[in-house]
Amino acid sequence: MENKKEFFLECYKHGIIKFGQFTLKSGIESPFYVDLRPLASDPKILKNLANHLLNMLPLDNFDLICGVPYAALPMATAMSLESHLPLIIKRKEAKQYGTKKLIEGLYTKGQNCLLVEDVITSGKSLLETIPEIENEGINVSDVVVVLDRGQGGKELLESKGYRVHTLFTIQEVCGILKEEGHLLDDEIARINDFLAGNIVKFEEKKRLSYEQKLAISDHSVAQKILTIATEKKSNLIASADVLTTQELLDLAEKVGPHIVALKTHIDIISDFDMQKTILPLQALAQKHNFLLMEDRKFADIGNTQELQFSHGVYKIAEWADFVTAQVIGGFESLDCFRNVGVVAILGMSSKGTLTDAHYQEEALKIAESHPNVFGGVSQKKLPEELILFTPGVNLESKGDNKGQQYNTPEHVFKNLHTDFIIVGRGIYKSTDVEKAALQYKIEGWNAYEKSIS
Ligand code: BMP
Repeated sequence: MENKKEFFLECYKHGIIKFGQFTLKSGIESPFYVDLRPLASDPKILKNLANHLLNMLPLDNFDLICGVPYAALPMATAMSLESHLPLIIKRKEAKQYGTKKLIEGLYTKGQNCLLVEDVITSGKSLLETIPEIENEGINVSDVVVVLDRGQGGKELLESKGYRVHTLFTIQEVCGILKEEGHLLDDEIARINDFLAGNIVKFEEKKRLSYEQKLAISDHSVAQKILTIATEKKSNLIASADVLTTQELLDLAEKVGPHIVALKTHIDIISDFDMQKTILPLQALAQKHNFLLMEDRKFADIGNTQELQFSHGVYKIAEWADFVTAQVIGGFESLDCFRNVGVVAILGMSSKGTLTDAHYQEEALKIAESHPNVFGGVSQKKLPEELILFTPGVNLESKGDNKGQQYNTPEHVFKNLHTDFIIVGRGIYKSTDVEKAALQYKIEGWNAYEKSIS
């Protein structure tokens, strides 16, 4: 079983906790919102969750297990299957006919029941549920909870003599999300303020629009791509990870009208030829008004990169409008990319990437200060002077079996303030490539407009 932090990050991908401004049932404005129900739809996560919860306490003392309806029902069921503790079901309301039972299942008076709850807030709902179980002659001493919202519920139950075992606290998950760059200091400060019982003020910093970015951009490629975005009402970059010149040109022709740039991995084209591949590609780029982005991810010393950039078979310097480069070789390694724009690889979308918070901080210093760099590839927010390119975008899939991890356009524009989405298989693997490109273009543009409104 993965450790708690890794497990939480897996759960987080299912959108179980959102940050922003939410009006709770009580009318109070909260800076975060928790909903663990989506976890029940992922069998692997549900099984792991059951085991994490079961591992929190010795089980010898329990004869039964019961989830507080409804969110904890699948959790208690999974825990029952993993531990062989028999499940009983607590109804929300007693049946109006027949047995009028409130508790369903097989049990006898005097048995000890482990209670399962998804989220504990004030603790009031647990204090209503527990007596209903106890009234049936079943003992309740312990409650396992997936997430403690840190609003006094645990303490209230403990003051009544119940033991509460929580898998995660809100403070703990905020710490994890900060470490991973998903939460900024001011968001954490707001959450702490809220948890201290204060009324929080929401002054969300607005992201910059393309026009505003254009006004502050001095790199010519940044200006070009931002201009194309506003002209075509598109923030879509199609990743052309295809293997032949014919496929590349077919794709470029079909997606051309909908994209701001076509991203290539030119070294995977088996029949590459400057005349037959690049000249027609450039003609299509001109016809449909898009840029050519070569995703070479240079990662060497400056001298070698210079050779790789200008020489060899591909002669990238002759045709690419902009390239991607790692910054692992240091500031000066990027000097060779004159006349093109550089998008620095700051963080990667794949599982287990080594681009952790420290790496990204250091990489960002280079990206922000190097005149050839106008943007970054990242899964985190970037300073607004840089243009953020986000790959790992797919409307239908959460990932592949090779470590790729996907988000939706809505997520990346709202939460990361992405400027351009990069979509590969979501488009080129589609049965109708043009329709798919149009769909991503519309979804991306709507998500962008929502994020600036
Ligand atoms: P797809 O949407 O099919 O997963 O393709 C994503 C594309 O973006 C690939 O070409 C990949 O090389 C690139 N990419 C990525 O997926 N994650 C990163 O962090 C950086 C990338 O350049």
